[in-house]
Amino acid sequence: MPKLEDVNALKSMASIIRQDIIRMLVESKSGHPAGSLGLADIFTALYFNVMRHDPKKPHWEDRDRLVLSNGHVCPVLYASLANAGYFPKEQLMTLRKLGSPLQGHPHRGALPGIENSSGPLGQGISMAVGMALVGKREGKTWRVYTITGDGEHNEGQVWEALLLASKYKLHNLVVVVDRNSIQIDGTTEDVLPLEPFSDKYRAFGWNVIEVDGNDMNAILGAFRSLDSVTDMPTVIIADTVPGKGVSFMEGKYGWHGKAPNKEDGEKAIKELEAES
Ligand SMILES: Cc1ncc(C[n+]2csc(CCOP(=O)(O)OP(=O)(O)O)c2C)c(N)n1
Repeated sequence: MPKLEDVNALKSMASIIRQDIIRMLVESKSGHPAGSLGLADIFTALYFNVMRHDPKKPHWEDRDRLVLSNGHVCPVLYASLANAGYFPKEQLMTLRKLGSPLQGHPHRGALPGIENSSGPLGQGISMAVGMALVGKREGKTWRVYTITGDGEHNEGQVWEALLLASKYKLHNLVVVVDRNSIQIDGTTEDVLPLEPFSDKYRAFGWNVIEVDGNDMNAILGAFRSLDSVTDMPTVIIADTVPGKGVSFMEGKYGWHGKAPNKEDGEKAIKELEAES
């Protein structure tokens, strides 16, 4: 698909995606705003600049794959796919409604562009390792990008998958960690400390990139640096602000899984429009 090359165009798209997220959650009266909003810049960079994909051919064999492991942030995935042209934008407003393909956690096969079902935390990197192993063994040039939460790293399965990816030197695998430092019921460092986080990945044999996950130029730079990596998997530890763009949500774990009401939603949209 044609890429958005201009950084300002990418920033505008990220704002549109954030506004869509707010409207979807107000309509559904449930869902997860903090992580979804914080990840909007990374999803925009991936779907509108970095990834090789074609919304008209969602099963194209040579596409890059995006595996969403922290499935609860699917509003940002749905809004990105709709804006990229995988399905009509009107469908976004059916989020979490009975019978809708846009369930509260993604369902592979329900919508074009969804590569995996998720919701139970900890499984996505394992799925991505399997895909990347096939791609590497068959000499394919596509990459697998996996989005995970930092709190999700409380799951032991994550670390098993990291070991395997390192063993097979999966250079075609990129894990993006949403290092927003919150999880469902507190800060990550209060609930189960992860630091020194990047050292742990390095010790597991990974190429580590740390980036401001809300700075479009920095995000693009991180993804572009991947071409020189040929013999190890990469993690991009993305420092993001949960609730990014909405002042009363920013940095607050209370918005991990609480939908804005109509009034909150209107305030949020005003702020996002003013910034775009
Ligand atoms: C196996 C499993 N255990 C518990 C949950 C419930 N749960 C959903 S989101 C979440 C917190 C995850 O934290 P993080 O990955 O940091 O997400 P963020 O708060 O940044 O959105 C939990 C415990 C789940 N979905 N799966």
